Amino acid sequence: MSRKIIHIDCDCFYAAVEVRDNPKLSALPVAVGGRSDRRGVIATCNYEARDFGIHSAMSSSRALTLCPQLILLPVRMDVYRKVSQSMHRVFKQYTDLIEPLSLDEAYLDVTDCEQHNGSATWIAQSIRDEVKQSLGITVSAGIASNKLLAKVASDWNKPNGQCVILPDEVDDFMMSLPVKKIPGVGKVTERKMNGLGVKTCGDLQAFDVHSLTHHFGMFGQRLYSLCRGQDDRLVQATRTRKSISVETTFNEDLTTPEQCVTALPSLIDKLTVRSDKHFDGGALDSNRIKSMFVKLKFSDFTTTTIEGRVAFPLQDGFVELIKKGMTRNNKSIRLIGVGVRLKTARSARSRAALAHDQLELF
Ligand code: DCP
Ligand code: MG
Repeated sequence: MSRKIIHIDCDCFYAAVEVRDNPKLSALPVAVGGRSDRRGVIATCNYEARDFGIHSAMSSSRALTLCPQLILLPVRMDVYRKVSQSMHRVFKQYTDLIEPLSLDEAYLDVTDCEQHNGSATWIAQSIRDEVKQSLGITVSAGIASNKLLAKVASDWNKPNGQCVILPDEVDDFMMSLPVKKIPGVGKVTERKMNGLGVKTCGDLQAFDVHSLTHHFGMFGQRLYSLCRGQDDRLVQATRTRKSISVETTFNEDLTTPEQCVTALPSLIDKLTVRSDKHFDGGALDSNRIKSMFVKLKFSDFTTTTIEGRVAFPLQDGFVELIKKGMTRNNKSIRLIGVGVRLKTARSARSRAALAHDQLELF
């Protein structure tokens, strides 16, 4: 099945945070970096400063020569780190599958995300709106079926833009894409490619794996896929998932525990499908889950979550929790969510080790 990947990249990140915190600077050329009298370099600069030819890694003294009115500010790493954390909180409202590449850049796998009817384009738009509104900085996004394409796409309408590459547009898109846009193709490789008459990914597609490895060593094999827009790397979340849950809003509110019980099998089916995917087919058993919970949303829109010890079959456990939850409000029920909290790899391992020790003892 085709995946939906979003690559997010903040626009002139450090400089954007500085301008946000001092709006008088907006529309002026602003850079963040080390002082010119201390042989400092530019970390980044806003787009106004880029018009003067200033860019990251340029010496600050050269930047000031190019633009004497440049406002050069010191790096405030703590602030950027906090903004980055807040941005991740926005991402987490949509998916747990987040792979940060740096403070201002991340891949999100939203294949299983249900918001906005699962439209990755609208999810990206909504993330960008929310970041802008709550954090006061703009981010750009690329939306595509793999990491490579999403990353290339996020650069396409920068700043403050987004670009979608649909699966059936990939071939055309890659044909005309300049090779320097491939992540990993730096100035040296680009020059070498130009020497071979290669300017676009389409040109590169004429080479077979052998000649690509001959010219570009180990990278050759990967280039063969990349220039065709193929990339099967997974989005690798740094933190392991803590829970799996699903929920349903009913067309008509439920009023009795019996009605809620009738709604359970399809919810449990959905939960099982989701956990199958997560555990690659592994069962939802006591080795994997440490507790279970039910979320109820009542007709007055209040929500309650009831958590309990794991009981099998899961259906029985959820029924108990629903009954408990229904005593908390006498209103009818709009939505039921069911979920399980997962054991961390560490706690699962230490239990296994414990079991092993006991085996040896007996
Ligand atoms: N950075 C740095 N030194 C570099 C490049 C970047 O310290 N040589 C820091 C400052 C940037 C941040 O990393 O704000 C993110 O890097 P990006 O390459 O994403 O650049 P920007 O976000 O600044 O600009 P853009 O709008 O091009 O993404
Ligand atoms: Mg950036």
